[in-house]
Amino acid sequence: MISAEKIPNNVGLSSNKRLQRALEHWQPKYIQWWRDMGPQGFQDYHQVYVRTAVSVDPSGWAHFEYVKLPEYRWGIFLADPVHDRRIGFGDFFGQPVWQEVPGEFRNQLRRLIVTQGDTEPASVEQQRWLGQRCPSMYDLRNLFQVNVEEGRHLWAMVYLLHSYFGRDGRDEAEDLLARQSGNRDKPRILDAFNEPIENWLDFFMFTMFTDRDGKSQLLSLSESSLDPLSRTTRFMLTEEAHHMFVGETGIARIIERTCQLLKDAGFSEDVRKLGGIDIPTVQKFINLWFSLSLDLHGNEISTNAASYFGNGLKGRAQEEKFDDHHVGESYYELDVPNGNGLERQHIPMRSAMNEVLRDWYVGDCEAGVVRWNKIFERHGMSERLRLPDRKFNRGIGMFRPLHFEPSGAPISEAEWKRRRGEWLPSPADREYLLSIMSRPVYEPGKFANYIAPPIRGVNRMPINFEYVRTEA
Ligand code: BYC
Repeated sequence: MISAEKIPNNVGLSSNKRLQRALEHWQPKYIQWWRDMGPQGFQDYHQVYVRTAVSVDPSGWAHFEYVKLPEYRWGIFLADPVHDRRIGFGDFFGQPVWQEVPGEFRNQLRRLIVTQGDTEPASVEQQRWLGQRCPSMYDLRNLFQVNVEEGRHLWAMVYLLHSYFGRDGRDEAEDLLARQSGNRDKPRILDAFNEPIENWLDFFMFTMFTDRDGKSQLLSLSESSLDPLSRTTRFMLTEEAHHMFVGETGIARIIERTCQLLKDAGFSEDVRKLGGIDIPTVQKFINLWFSLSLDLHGNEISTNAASYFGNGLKGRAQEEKFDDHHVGESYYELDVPNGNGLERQHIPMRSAMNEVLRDWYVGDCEAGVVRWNKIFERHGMSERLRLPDRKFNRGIGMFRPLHFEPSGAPISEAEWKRRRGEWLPSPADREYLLSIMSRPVYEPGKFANYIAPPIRGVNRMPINFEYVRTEA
């Protein structure tokens, strides 16, 4: 049943009996999970024009074909090895990288891989109803592309668990299919992956901001001394880039359409009356998903992060850009709450590694917002979107018990409760979005009124291509 034909791979699956046996046990459960928790209503009678990775070279991971979603060929790929790769940071700097898991770091590595792995099926679960509300066939196809690739990322982590963690790894791989996003008894590990994604504004913000956390975490894991983890995550990054493209251009197309609607109405109308999405609502969803995704980087001061770095398990994004890879004696300047304000403290750099990665992440997000604002400029409009301050609406870390406006100004709990609806999506906002998305658009080349068409189609196909075919 398990074959290289069904599971494209570059890990020698056909000669690896142990991995074959483990996968033979796991794969049917995965398919069952995909049917139960994957895209609802698109499992049996639809063929989707998706990309399947069949090898790691550029031509191989851009192989397009129509497939039924449960028959997608989820593969296992590692980026090509780097000759004589050496550990790039931490206490073992300069030593050869590891091809096996060192016993003393087994638990930490397993925890990192399980946390990463848990997010992948979680996102598929979160997005499983969106096909029923899609703004176009082009977007529907992109949603499914993202979903199958998140499924493949789960396979990537399961490959590592099966290959390097024995019995424990096999148990963890089963648990990855047992936890469920938003489930009260067995939720997903990280908070943002238990949030509902019920409309397409949520989806585009998620792929813009939360997948970008995926990028920062994968960049830091791709520095790992455990070479198979490094190579696996390096290949995942190529797919992650497409997910962020979907998010960023999705929001850009909503902004574009909103500007057009406003222009047509002489800038005098409430965009909602015209069936569009108003800028304050877009801003609220930025505030929500950016703050949730900041939380995904963990506590500002973290002994876990220090030990991941010291042990060479998880580095910084683009570690080669830093001069000091040992980071034994440097400090990070952090504004820490101290009763009645913030106090600048010097934190040992290793303990501040989550914050270092968060800095990288905020910069990457900012660049995206600048690109969105260019759309307003082009339309001669003065509106601008912005990222909220990183203290705003935090659920993890030292700002969690405190309250701040999006500007970063501190406020009381009473004021927070009174005004949070100004800054975060309210039930009325969500109701409005569902009302304009209640009728899905399945006709090729047609787009919902609240979103502009993309500039080009997928894989040089026209925009009105039949990206999802329905079987008679
Ligand atoms: N929610 O020392 P700390 C992606 C817990 S996204 C709930 O700061 P650490 C994707 C933490 O577990 C990328 N709990 O934690 C995107 C710990 O618990 P215990 C996913 C949280 O370990 C879109 C405690 O707080 N990849 O790929 O330094 C679609 C102390 O925390 C949260 C990874 O995350 C939270 N947000 O840092 C699909 C990479 N944050 O031990 C996919 C692997 C912290 O006290 N994971 N806690 O019970 C890691 O590198 C780290 O585990 C974290 C947390 C950065 C997440």
